Amino acid sequence: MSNIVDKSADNIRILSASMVEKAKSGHPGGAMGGADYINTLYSEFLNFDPDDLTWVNRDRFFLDPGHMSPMLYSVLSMVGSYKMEDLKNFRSWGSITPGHPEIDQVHGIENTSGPLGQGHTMAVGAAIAERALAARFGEWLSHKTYTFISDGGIQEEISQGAGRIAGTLGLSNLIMFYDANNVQLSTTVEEVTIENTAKKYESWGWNVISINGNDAKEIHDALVLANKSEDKPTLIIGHTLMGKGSLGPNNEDFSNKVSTHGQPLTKAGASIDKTIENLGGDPKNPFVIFPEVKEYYAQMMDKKRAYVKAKKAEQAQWEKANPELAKKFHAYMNGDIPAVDYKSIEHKANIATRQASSDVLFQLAKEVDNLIVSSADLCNSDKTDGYIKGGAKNIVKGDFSGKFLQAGVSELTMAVICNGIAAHGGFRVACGTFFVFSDYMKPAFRLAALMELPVIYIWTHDAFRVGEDGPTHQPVEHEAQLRLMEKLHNHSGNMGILVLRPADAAEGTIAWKMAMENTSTPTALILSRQNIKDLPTTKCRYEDALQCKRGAYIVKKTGNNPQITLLASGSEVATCVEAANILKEKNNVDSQIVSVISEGLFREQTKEYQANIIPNELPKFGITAGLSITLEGLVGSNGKVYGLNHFGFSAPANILDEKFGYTGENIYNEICEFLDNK
Ligand SMILES: Cc1ncc(C[n+]2csc(CCOP(=O)(O)OP(=O)(O)O)c2C)c(N)n1
Repeated sequence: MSNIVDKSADNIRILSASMVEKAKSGHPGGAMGGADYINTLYSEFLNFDPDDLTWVNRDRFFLDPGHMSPMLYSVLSMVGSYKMEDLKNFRSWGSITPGHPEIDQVHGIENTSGPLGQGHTMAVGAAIAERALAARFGEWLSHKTYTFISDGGIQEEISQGAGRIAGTLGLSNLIMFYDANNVQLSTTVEEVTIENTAKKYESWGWNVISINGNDAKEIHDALVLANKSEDKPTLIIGHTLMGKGSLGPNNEDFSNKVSTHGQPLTKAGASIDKTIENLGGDPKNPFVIFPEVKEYYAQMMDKKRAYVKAKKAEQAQWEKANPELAKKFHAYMNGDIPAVDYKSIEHKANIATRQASSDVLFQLAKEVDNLIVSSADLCNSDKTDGYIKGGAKNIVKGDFSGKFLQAGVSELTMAVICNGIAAHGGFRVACGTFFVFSDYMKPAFRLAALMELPVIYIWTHDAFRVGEDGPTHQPVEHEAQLRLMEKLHNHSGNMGILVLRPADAAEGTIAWKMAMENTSTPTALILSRQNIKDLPTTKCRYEDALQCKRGAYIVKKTGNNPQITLLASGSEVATCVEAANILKEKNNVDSQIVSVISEGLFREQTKEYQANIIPNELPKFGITAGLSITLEGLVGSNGKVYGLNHFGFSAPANILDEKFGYTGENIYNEICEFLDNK
């Protein structure tokens, strides 16, 4: 390969090592080893518009090992999206170069990365989104999705799900480079695994190419080959040298050392000056793009401009010939959803909220083509199969015109794929499983919250009333955990995630409406397995339930002079109604019953509104099938919460209701005791 290609890679090595050195923290070794690949990819292969990195038809690049951020920022400085000043400010307050990359598509960062394994799985989602768009609008918009994985990502369990799904779907548009440098954070790779990675991916249906990942010609040839794949994703295993080019104080080779993984080279015992000199730079002035590299990249960017121009012309021609489809395409890319008449969605009386969700999905399947729904092998239990019954076809190898993704049993993979679909753009996305298994998805929805991606989670079987399946399947602490995430604000200052636990079918419809309308954060829907009595109404339950938009509202007052506020979410609201009716009947005490579908949203309302719904002067009694702490913040120190503060047990749901005291009669007794002790 030409000298300029190697020189550019050396330039990336110098910049990466210098950034870490200046920041006094970071990961130089991996970045230096991966520099050759990233250089060839960005200069020769990755198609993007250098003047607009958000161009919709760009190839996507998803980094998995976020700790290699210096490598990405360095190559993007050659592309022109970062200045030397940005690299000098690496890891510092207010910089656009945080320690691990945070989604910033304007600057060419497609995804937040850092938790190993998630980046390449998001790439699988992006590749699915691209194929699904091409199936709807044509191959003119096709592009590749590249991803870069390291030993850590290969070892993370999620790679099993990502590899399986990409292979099963035959995602030939997905090209993954594995930076196999045999070094990880605390050990070498061979100390922790004897697996044959090539065979593993081959068995999942991937093409596998093994190369010297520091050899520009081998990288080039592998990428050419990968780009020709017609029905399989490609894994390029690049054997690289950790800390390539680094030297010790006596000019000794300092590559291939665990010590250069996660600290400045000097802290590892290497010499930064000798290293920079060895790579052709000036140790006194390391933050420089060599003039010849600048020139080389300028030429390559011009080639990309020509490519983009041709692609845009092709798009313009297509739009002219297909004006209606073109309108739809732009709506998809804007994230617009067709107007849905939620009010017209019919439910049978007294159904489970998972069934209400299914009824909504049935309708959405008919009216919305840009919503992809997935389930981790539970679609007939979490009732996402309502979407299939409404007409959604499965997405399968060779036919991406469908909009249901059967993810198999892989909750984390599924949720991270959804992040990738959302990050790609073009589709809204939702995924379902049992609420108890949301535990498996936490790393994904934490990143969705951080990235501000509007992924929707459909979590059913929301409490101990799962019944005979027993404590393994009965979520108790889960709502409390999620409500914490409502309190965690994102960088835009909004609730990290909107958590909605509807109390009956009407609230279920409104919850879906709110989820679809929430384009700025993820939304969780927590739904019951068991039937719930519809809440009382004087006019129209749908209209009443619209008040869910304020997080909490008064469902009913049992008289004009309430002496107590009863509050709950989900199925416990109906239990409150029962108890309140007994209280009225037996004691002639009026109460007001409040449904708190989202505490986070409620707390964002005006103080007046909050005081009107949960007045300070009235005693407050909460009931939750989860931990008491779920509602303790709302009832305050003088209030009381009836909660479940232990694991559940295996028995029929109605027996558990009796044993745990979740009956109208028992709650009535608890309320009386609470009022007596006031
Ligand atoms: C899920 C997760 N677990 C642990 C870490 C901490 N960590 C960061 S890098 C790393 C080892 C990475 O080794 P490798 O992927 O080979 O990167 P390289 O040493 O080549 O830079 C670990 C354990 C992490 N970032 N994410």
